[in-house]
Amino acid sequence: MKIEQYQIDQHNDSLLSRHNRQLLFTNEQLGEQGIHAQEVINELAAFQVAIPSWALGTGGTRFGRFSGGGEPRSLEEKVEDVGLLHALNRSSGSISLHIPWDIPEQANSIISLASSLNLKFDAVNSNTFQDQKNQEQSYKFGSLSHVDPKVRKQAVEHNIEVIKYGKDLGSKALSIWLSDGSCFPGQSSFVKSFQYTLESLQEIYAALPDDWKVFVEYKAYEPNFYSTVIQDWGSSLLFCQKLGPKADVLVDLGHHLPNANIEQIVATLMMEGRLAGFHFNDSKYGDDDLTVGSIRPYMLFLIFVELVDGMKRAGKGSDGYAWMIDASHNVKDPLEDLLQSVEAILLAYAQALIVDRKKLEQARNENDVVLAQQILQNAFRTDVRPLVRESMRMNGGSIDPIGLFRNLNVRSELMNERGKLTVATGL
Ligand SMILES: [Mn+2]
Repeated sequence: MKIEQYQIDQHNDSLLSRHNRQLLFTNEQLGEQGIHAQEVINELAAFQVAIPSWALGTGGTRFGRFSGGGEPRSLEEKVEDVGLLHALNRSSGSISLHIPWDIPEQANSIISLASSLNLKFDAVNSNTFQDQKNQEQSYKFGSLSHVDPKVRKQAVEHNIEVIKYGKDLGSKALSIWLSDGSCFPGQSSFVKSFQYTLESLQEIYAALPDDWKVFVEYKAYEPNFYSTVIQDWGSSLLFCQKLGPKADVLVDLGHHLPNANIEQIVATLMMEGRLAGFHFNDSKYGDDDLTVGSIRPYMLFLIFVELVDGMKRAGKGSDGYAWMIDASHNVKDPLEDLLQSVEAILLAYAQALIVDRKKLEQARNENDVVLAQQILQNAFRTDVRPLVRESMRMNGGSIDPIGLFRNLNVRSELMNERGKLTVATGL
């Protein structure tokens, strides 16, 4: 299924007068504060969030999975699904592949399909947290950190193979999330695990093309419940510093211990120039992988306040970082959920862009705690939805992506095309 431009335009026309009234009000409101709404809209229009190939099917938990029907059966259909999202919001212009769940057998035809939908290939993700069929060595007790050099070698070679797939597609980064660790005290040596991992990562680093990066993602716990080799941003940064300038830290919002101050982590990584980018999701308890902004939108906003600051300091645009959604949802239509997540990201970005930074700086210098809080919350409590809608409309997308998705009966069309019992690969 493909969404045609005239369908988007027709739907927008029906909503346009209401949208214009709301936009005018927001523009005036911001204008009174000396903010040019159009500049904010332009920044929003330039912001692109990658969609991972594993988020297009209904997610599950270890207790079960309830597939929704019409899920993509192949990599081609996954690319088509991201094409639908991008047609609607014009902010999801790339796809991030997971190897081996989505191996591009014929790179050229996948590339031409993607470019016909205005999509690019984002970072490629390796997987040494599961054993694959016919795999010689098992990752049960680790991969890059394993005590047996044969297992480490196999895991290193897998990562190098993933780089090769990425090269064929025009990706520019390898993303590594290492689940290695231990479940019980005494099971492994912290120091040896670190050193083996470093040696393995160094071999992978040496295989990176010149214009590539490697993203080192951390996670506090799960699947290991006593220790994780790359458990936090400090460990990740330490690996990156030892590896070299092509290695940067990837922050996944769900990978922290409860109540961690993620915005402070972001500020520190950006200060050091070592933030690779983000995996967005939201959570209530652990790595819940819920829709972005569904539980803690204020935290997301505070993170974006630091991101905007960091980008300004570095003189970089939003295209200088890798933004991706990393979520898996059990009860929603995955495409609608992704539309909600992208919208939540853009809303937080818009709110962060309208923070009065001069006043904030002054309030900080005068230790005016009340005013500092008020400045942030004024921005957070401004209704920026008209700005986000306008940024999508400006790029040719829909003012109301989920409304149009439902209007066009996209899911039932996909079920007609693909069948009701299809299950996408992934978790
Ligand atoms: Mn992640």
